[in-house]
Amino acid sequence: MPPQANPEARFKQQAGEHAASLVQSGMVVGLGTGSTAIFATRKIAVRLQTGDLQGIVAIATSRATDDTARALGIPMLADDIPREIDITIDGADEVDPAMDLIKGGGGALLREKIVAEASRLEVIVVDEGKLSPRLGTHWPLPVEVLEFGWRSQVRFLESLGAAVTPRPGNGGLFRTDQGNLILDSRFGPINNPLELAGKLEARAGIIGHGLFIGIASDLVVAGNDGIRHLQR
Ligand code: ABF
Repeated sequence: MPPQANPEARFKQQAGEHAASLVQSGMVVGLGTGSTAIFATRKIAVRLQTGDLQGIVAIATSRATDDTARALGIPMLADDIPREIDITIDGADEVDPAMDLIKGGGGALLREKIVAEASRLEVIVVDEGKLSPRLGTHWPLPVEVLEFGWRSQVRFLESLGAAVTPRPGNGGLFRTDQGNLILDSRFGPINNPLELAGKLEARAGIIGHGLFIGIASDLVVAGNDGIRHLQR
């Protein structure tokens, strides 16, 4: 893939391709979703084509990623994941100094978290623009909810202090791969992400949320100072 023209895309490419170099032959690989993770997927496909990488099998974190990976000739597992994944490479919307994340801007947060928690290594790839002093500073928190009772979840999230926007989709509301809705919840800087995650997980009808706390094992950040690979 030729170097990308604009700086942000170039940083995304550098981060994604650096992470792809961590994949070893014979591994079970989780493929992330978004415009940064796609560079890792493409690089893995090239490594397979050149024989630099052999004998891997992959799982996608979204139907869109599965379609792309199959088109690139990457051997994909059927629509389920094994007991353990060796390495997953995925993006993020916001990263704080503790390497905790907000994910889900692409709508795949539930499968991303399932795949991430099944992975020995969860390698997050970002351009430096995703770094933030505190989660919620720049990004709303995506919350995946069952359609049944979704308006009551809006009220619940507002009671926690969020400004809530049901994510729009083609001709109505956005649907996740699971057919659920996403409520983008703007909390502003979140003082205690773990406490907020607990409140969300305790609520019936909330299927998932974009707080990834203690899940990333590695962070690859590309920016003006080059590529940094940090480990938890
Ligand atoms: C995905 O990557 C999502 O969780 C997140 O929203 C997205 C980041 O987007 P991008 O890499 O396109 O900036 O994993």
